Amino acid sequence: MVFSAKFRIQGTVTVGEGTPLAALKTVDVGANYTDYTSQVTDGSAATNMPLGALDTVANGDWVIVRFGSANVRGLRFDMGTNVNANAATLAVEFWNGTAWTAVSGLVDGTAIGGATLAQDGTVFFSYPGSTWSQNTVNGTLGYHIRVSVSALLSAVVDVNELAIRGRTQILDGVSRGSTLIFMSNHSAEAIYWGDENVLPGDVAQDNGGSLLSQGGVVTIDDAGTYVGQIWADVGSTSEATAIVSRKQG
Ligand SMILES: [Ca+2]
Ligand SMILES: [Ca+2]
Repeated sequence: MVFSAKFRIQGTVTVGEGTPLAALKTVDVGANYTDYTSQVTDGSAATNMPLGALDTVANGDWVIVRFGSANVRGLRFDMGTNVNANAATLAVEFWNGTAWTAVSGLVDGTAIGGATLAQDGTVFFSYPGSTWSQNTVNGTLGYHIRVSVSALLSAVVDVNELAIRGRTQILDGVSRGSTLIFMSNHSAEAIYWGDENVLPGDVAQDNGGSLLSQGGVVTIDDAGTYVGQIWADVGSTSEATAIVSRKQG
């Protein structure tokens, strides 16, 4: 076998990690927000956002999380010692330009036996796409989700840290006919290709849509025109690291 093609390593890309720009809690229908951003992004278990006795939206309680872009499809909750034990489900809504709208595909990895925020885990949802609009909350414009609960939580519930599970642009300027090689050491990850507006449907994959979970080769067919950006979504509970190479010439 002769392997003569030249591949240029594009670098190591970490897919899907980051911290939110803000975490705000209200207990009075949004009239006032308490800012817990530093407490949930400082990497310290000694500081937290208290969600004890958080009540429903109807009773005026929710949490707003702000992001710098719409490339988000999940939020990782690192819970503290005190977790929720009350039966309650978590809701996540995004701003569609007019109203808070429930995300689709919600999977609450923090739930145990019908009690949300009962353990460390990721709240995962389908990418809202271009319908996700920026709005102003507490005086600042951004991409926000509203996180709320269906029933009163336990009296003491602490969230130590919040982290983004999102999508990451891996490559730009990719043309048809390109061949790309991916390697990843996160074998348990379910990373897949796909951006509703960017990636054409005719990208060939060699392992069924979880390319970065194992590594593999992608050849983008040359039937069409310029492809441009390629993104990867994180599809599980933690980030993945990918080494991306592109064939030259
Ligand atoms: Ca903290
Ligand atoms: Ca924890």
